[in-house]
Amino acid sequence: MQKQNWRDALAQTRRATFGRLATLLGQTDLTDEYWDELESTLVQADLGIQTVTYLLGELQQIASSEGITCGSDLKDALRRLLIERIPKAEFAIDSGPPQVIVLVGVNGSGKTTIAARLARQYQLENKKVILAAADTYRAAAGEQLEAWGKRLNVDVIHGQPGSDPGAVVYDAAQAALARNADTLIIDTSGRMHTSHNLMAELKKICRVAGKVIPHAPHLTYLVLDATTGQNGLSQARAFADQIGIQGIILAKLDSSARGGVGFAVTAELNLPIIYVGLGEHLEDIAPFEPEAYVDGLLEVN
Ligand SMILES: Nc1nc2c(ncn2[C@@H]2O[C@H](COP(=O)(O)OP(=O)(O)OP(=O)(O)O)[C@@H](O)[C@H]2O)c(=O)[nH]1
Ligand SMILES: [Mg+2]
Repeated sequence: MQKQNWRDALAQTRRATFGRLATLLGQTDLTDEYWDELESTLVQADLGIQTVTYLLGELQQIASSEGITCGSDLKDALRRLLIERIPKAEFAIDSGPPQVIVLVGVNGSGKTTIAARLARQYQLENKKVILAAADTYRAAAGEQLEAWGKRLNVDVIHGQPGSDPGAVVYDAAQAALARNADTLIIDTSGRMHTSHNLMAELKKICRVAGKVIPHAPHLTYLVLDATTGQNGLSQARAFADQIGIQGIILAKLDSSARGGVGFAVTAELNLPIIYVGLGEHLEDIAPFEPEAYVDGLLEVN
């Protein structure tokens, strides 16, 4: 993705909070009040308390060891520190095809539309994709995925509304094997990360996939709504603790003023962001680029 697109996607976030940073990283003397204000600005930018404490400590040390007295000389250090804190997405998938990807997240975070957008990405890599509509709670959920499947010319395996999502996953995994699919993407229903029963259901979905396809699911991604702010951190922590996730897909970055939360989640939970969602169209997805993201936040040209 172009640098300009990252800047556009992060425009609201930048305006809301990071704008103040521009002043603090300008011609400002490093007084005690300066550090207080920098701290509160970074907290308001949703970077997460742990990260802000770390950043402040490092910046103060750099300022004193390098004799820096002006905010503008801290900008490069802040950029570098932020980029360094973002974990890299590195995982080898040692089995398959089919490779099984499960999308999880709270209600309305963007799972179904991300499933379609991911399917398209894999199609562009010449992969045969199957979609599983394991959201059987709402009748409309299966239909929503069906509609995307038709547009993409991708098979969608679904069950009756109200049926067992585990059964849908079983059928979908069998279909993925029988039809020689490269990738099976499983869309699940939205669930509160605090619901024990619904989290248990998710574990079952994963177990069923693994019974049919060895080592499945190979990747479980949490689809996080970038507009949710710091609640995203508790969501990610709960999904990571309870079902284990390999990465984050940060949806709705384009309509969020709180895009900094991606940073808190990735840095504090050591979970890589794999993709970002940048709109409601099929092409509105892009692989995460740490440097472009940080530059988009800080408005470095
Ligand atoms: N602007 C913007 N809107 C998005 C993005 N991703 C999803 N949406 C919108 O968010 C709304 C919810 O998206 P869904 O994909 O249905 O979310 P979901 O997680 O499947 O929802 P449930 O199945 O109800 O839990 C829809 O109106 C989407 O078009 C994005 O990256 N940017
Ligand atoms: Mg959905």
